[in-house]
Amino acid sequence: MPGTTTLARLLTGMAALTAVGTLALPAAAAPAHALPPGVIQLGPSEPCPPATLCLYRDYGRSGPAYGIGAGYSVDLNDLPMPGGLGDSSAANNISSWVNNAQGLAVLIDRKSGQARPLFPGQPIEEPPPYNDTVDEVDWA
Ligand SMILES: [Ca+2]
Repeated sequence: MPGTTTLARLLTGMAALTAVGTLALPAAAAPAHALPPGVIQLGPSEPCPPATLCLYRDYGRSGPAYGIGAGYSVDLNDLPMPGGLGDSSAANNISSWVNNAQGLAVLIDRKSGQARPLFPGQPIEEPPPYNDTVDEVDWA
């Protein structure tokens, strides 16, 4: 049956392609400290780019910093940030924010359950009760 032979050849070819794809995978492995989608690392005290929500470890938009693209929900535990008074990540470490995105960002403290809005164009220097408390960024 010629039809069956052709199908068998096709399947054999597909199997070979799959095997090649599998072998290629280790070379494409992700870097050890891959950031979550939508996140960029900023240089210390780097100004906040457009269309981005920026978070800084220290007051006055200084110290280690990250930018989050509008609409990306991010767990700050996934952003390494050494040298702070809080955790070794951006969670419970952020003192200064700038929302240069068009969207309404929400700053969430999981421990207290508190969620505060950060309006488009709005900067914040955290008042003492809220300093180093945010764990998560979401968007309204
Ligand atoms: Ca801080």
